[in-house]
Amino acid sequence: MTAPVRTRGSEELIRAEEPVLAHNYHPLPVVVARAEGTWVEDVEGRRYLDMLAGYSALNFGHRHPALIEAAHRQLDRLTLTSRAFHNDRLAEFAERLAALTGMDMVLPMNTGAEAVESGVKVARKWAYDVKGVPADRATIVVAADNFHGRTTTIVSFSTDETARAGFGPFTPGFRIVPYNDLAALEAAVDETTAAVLIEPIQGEAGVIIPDDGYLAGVRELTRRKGCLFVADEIQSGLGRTGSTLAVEHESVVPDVLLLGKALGGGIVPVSAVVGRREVLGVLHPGEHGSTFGGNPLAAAVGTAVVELLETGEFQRRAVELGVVLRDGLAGLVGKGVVGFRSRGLWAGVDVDPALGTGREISERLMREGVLAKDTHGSTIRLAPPLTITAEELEGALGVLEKVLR
Ligand code: IF1
Repeated sequence: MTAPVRTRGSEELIRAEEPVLAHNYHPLPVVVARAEGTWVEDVEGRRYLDMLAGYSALNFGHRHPALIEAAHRQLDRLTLTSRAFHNDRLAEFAERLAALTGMDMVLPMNTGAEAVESGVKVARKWAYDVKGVPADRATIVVAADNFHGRTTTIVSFSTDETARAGFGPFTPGFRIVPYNDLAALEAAVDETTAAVLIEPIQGEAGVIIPDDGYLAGVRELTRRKGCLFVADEIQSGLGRTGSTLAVEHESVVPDVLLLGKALGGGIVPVSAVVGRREVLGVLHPGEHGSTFGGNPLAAAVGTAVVELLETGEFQRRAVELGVVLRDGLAGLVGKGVVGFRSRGLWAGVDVDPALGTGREISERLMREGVLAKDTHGSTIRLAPPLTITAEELEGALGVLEKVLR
């Protein structure tokens, strides 16, 4: 006797979560049940334009046909072996991802935080094995207001008290300097430094774009001082800013790239540390690993994602529609928007606090059929799927103008 299917509505589902689901989020009161492209639909059938795209994990829209097809095909063949054995999908994924990013080697992982943690470990091991830093003395320099994930080591170098409080003791070996400040970076990097780890554009901080020349300055400084430049492109990468990687905006090639989010096509968690052979070559059998890292389903979806990016179509869309986004936001300055930062299809919009908090604005947008998320204070982050049409984007900007009136 199978229990009768209970089609609980949105409100009932939200109430049902309360006693049983950890309260580590405060979601908007919308319960998504299905989605396609740039649109999601709640349990009652109401449709919303998704201007968050899973924090930039859905760059190709919800359920992109090519990605779903690759997943279905692999689901019917093989999903997991662990890396105790080879599988027939991983070589092509590593080859295609290395070629797309202009790097030599790939370390496949699952979540962004795992890629960051793996990047920290590889940079430290490179410092000991290649640079000759004395054991356990390696330092890594990071930027204030960074966001690199939620593990205890990663929050050890966060400057966000909400992300740190109550999770100590913390991992030593990190130095924090102001973002977009080459002089401060120069002072912090010394002979113990394994790497400088930064986001080319700071996402959670509110889409903070550094001055032109900053990334090139980091590249020159790290090369001159003999440490690694590790770029966290987990949110900024894979087409979001109008190029495959955000660092391309200054024609900069880091030593190591951290990728995640959209690399899994919004279907499975896929992340990777991608870098020069001299760096990733420090890893030997048994020194690092992961049950799911490089699994055949992830590799099949990741390869399909790389194929989409090889066309250049999504990068072009982010450039072209990024102009629509920028011009649309410029038209709202003085009409409730006090300032904004944007590159490609990614924007941090500072709303006049007198009009409400970011949360309140997000709730008004939701009631008008647009899903977006606040970051800090009264800043709204806009990061739609790169598949969005100009009409959809202009519609979303119209709704933003309406809720700010
Ligand atoms: C949350 C936002 C936060 C990231 C960068 C690594 C990671 C992230 C640049 C870790 C993850 C996510 C985490 C999620 C909300 C979202 C986020 F910036 F994207 F909005 F929190 F800051 N590097 N960002 O942005 O990747 O382990 O999550 O796969 O934790 O609330 P992850």
